[in-house]
Amino acid sequence: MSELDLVVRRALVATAADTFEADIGVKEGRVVLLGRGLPAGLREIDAAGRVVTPGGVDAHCHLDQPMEAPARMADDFDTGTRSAACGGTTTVIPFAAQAKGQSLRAAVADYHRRAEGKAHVDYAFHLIVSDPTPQVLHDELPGLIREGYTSFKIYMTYDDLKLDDGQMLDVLAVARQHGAMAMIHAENADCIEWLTKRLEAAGRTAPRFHAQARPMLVEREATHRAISLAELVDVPILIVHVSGREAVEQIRWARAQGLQVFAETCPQYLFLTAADLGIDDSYHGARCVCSPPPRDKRNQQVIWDGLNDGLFTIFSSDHAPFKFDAPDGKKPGGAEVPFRHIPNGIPGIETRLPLLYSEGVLAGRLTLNRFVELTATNPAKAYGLHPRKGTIAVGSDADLVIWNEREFVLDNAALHHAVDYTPYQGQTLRAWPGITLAGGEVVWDGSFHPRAGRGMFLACGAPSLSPARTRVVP
Ligand code: DUC
Ligand code: ZN
Ligand code: ZN
Repeated sequence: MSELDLVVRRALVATAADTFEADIGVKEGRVVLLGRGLPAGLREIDAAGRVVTPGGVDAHCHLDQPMEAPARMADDFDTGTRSAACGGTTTVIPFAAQAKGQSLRAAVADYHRRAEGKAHVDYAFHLIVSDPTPQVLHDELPGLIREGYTSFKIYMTYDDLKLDDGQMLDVLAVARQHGAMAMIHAENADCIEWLTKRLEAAGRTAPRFHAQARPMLVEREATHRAISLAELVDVPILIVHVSGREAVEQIRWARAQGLQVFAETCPQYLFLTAADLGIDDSYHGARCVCSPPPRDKRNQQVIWDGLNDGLFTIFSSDHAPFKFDAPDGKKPGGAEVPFRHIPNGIPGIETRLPLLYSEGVLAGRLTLNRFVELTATNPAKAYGLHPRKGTIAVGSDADLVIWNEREFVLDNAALHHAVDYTPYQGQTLRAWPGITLAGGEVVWDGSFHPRAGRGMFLACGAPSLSPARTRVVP
């Protein structure tokens, strides 16, 4: 073999299965050798016993997704993937969202235009199916799955996106027939609307009432219904952004029946509570308005337990970037508005891995291997990108994170998204990526090294997750 382009020396390599010391040899963007005492490369990085994990795969993030005016996402594929890279994520999977009345193919074409030439790390697309017409079900969706769009999100809430049960069954049947992964946003829309109207009638419209309009019951009911619909169709599903005990119990129940129900959770359910939406009527809490809303400390522990025992398959950011102090962000038209009108979502693409590494791995709540599985390997498997993505192995892309373990206080000014706040402002972290490599190129080493267009579109294959299993904890 001709000379290696890069050797990362003396790395403590962590995969979902093992941790071992090795040199990592890279050529033409891929890992080509793993072992001790590799020959010199054109470039050398001495990792000197530092932990090296696969680049993160953020399988749930929203970038430049078209919104109803005046809302606008602050991050496009340039700033969003910049932020991802600086936080150790080297593959992102945002959503090509079908508007009602729009063809799914038109939504995909539009989303390609938004991404083209802008991304600093590789990307794939999930679809959002909001209008499952016969044309979409019988022609567009099967064709798109064949072409590498092998996952789609189904919403049970939000007027412009939600499907009714019959539509969900139709879409799930397509997933079954064509081997796609269906991701479900499980909240009961009618319950939310009923509660919202009652809160509004009582003058309770401050951001904190967002959490009261979406109690765990509405998530529990929808989670159970989604599981039942999937059971009827006999198809695996993945419940996204699970927030707490009641939805977790439904998923545990489904697993006990042998149903293939996978689950995702996100940093906001570990590090925020409903109190972050406000304890009085101030508008500050609009920053943390997301759906489902964060719960309480006890529910945070339920989420930690599920991350540890295998209940959760994937840990994503659900990065949904809206500025706080901007008329196209959390203050639509420049005003402090009733919670119903606050764009839902919080930024988190850059902080996802450091938060979980700090409070999971270094705080002794999660093993390093489980961290890798949740943040890289399983998302790559669920969406048909493994083993090219999500692991460190001969033949995989040289997407690597070399970790620095040191304590510091998080400040939004140090982040690289285009959002004017982080919900985690002031949190003490114990680690941050020292170096992020994407396809063997340094994208982050304390400074960001931009190359818009470095990131390429990835066509996804079939999901390859092993059957859903929860470890029995004695
Ligand atoms: N909820 C979603 O379902 N998507 C984006 C952000 C949010 O809060
Ligand atoms: Zn959602
Ligand atoms: Zn989302």
